Amino acid sequence: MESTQLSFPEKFNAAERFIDWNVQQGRGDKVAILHQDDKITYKQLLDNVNRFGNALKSLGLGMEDRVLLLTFDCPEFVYTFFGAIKIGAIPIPTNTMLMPEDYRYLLNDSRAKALVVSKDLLPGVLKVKDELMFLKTIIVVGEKVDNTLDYYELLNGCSTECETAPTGPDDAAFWLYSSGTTGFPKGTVHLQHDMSYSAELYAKGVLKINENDSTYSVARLFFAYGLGNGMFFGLYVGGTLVLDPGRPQPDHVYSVITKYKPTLFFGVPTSYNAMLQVKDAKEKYDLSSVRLGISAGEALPGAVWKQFKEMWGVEILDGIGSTEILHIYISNRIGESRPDCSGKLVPGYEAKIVDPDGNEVPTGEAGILMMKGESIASCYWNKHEKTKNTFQGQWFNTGDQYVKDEEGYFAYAGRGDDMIKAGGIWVSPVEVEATLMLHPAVLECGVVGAPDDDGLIKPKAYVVFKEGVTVNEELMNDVKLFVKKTIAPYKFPRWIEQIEELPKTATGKIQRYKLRQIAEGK
Ligand code: 3UK
Repeated sequence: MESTQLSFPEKFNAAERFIDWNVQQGRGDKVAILHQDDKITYKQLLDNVNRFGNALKSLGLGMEDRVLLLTFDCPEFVYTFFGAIKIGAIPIPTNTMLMPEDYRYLLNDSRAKALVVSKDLLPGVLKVKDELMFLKTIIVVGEKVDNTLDYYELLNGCSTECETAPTGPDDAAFWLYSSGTTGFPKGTVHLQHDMSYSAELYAKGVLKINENDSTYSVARLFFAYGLGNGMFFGLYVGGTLVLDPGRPQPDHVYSVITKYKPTLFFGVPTSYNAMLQVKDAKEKYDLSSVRLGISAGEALPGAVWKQFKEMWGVEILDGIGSTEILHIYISNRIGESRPDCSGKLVPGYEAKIVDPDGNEVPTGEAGILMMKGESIASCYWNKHEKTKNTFQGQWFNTGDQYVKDEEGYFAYAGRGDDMIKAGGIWVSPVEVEATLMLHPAVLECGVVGAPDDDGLIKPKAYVVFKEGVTVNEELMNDVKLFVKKTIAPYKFPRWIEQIEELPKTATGKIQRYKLRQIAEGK
């Protein structure tokens, strides 16, 4: 089967398709976004997108200029994202849980000229402000701060009419940064047509999304998963987006669903599991609006799938997606979910499972999953070698091991590299190890993913301590805390185990697969 081709006019701009189109379809007065007590209509959304596009122009930005977006989930995220795209500029949604050093890297690597930042996240950026080589303007959402621009003051001076840049379907539209085992995150360059493909093939094709749906995603908008779930899927069909800036703790997630009544609920395995642990949830909360739950980011344990269905009568569809492919390309189908399985190919994509030489393996055998499809990013920005290794002509190397059965179901069989997916978010073992090495008691260490009691993977460190160090619980806690304070807190090792010697290759490289076997009790 060939990859599905949608037809696009020679001039195509994603902001026109996802924003203007809704007003043209007569949805001007319909609620596009529910956010706290605000209801934003499609007409208001269009006006603000246009205002923001004009605001960027007034600051001297234009086609291909990058705009880093560092906000919590809020309407301004949507205005900024599509306002930038409308004038041909490139928005870069960014993880809000990182450290100042990470923001220095992202701002310098992307050469973003403007930054839109939630007021609570501004101090982290200001810490590295003197080291930013290209950033010219900081626009703050939520507060007026010296030497920066206030988001709404800027918007209020701008017209609600904005000319669309002469982009085509193959122009870059937005970037998303993705972490790898070694080195810094890579800017994944997505094109104007990519969101249409993901929305058409997966959201319409598999989820049957339509204008009566409202979406709510635990995964934040800055992840590719959240960007589709929480924003562009709903806009593609004229539905309603529930945007919530709060931390997605299970009780909070339940109350958002109870209050805003979304029909499609998107979580990650860790969040579904946490929701199951809430006491008296059935008495306190109402999930009757939810017609479907969706899970991705890491494999969904069958037990979580079963318990959620028993408790709420809601089916969770597990599917695998990636930042590079933009969204889900293998998924279960409504009413036909198979637990402990990623499901079948999403029509419009093609898959092959190969051995290390690139030859297809027989059905039933594990190999590396390669994907073909039209939503795949064009390259990694400024990373030629990594681009060549990953984007291989028509085929994209997912880095995942999969087994396909006779019926076409794909079962996840682990990563082909040492990357850890915890709570649906990448953690590089190399970064955690390098941080542990900065602790005065640590001589050597290796970090791998290990399953917790619920079968969910979390980082675990095996540490060789220096001679003379007293190894006790206090030290272990101190080491954990040290990591938590030094790098983004979600990366800290949940367990630390002392080990006499690390398994190594002849050339002295840590054999993490051996540590994984120890962690899995093999
Ligand atoms: C892993 C899964 C088993 C797998 C994502 C949906 O997770 C997303 O993107 P990332 O770039 O990570 C991609 C990697 O995560 N993975 C994702 N889903 C599953 N493993 N079962 C799953 N269901 O290693 C994959 O290569 O952070 C998910 C939509 C958009 C996304 N970007």
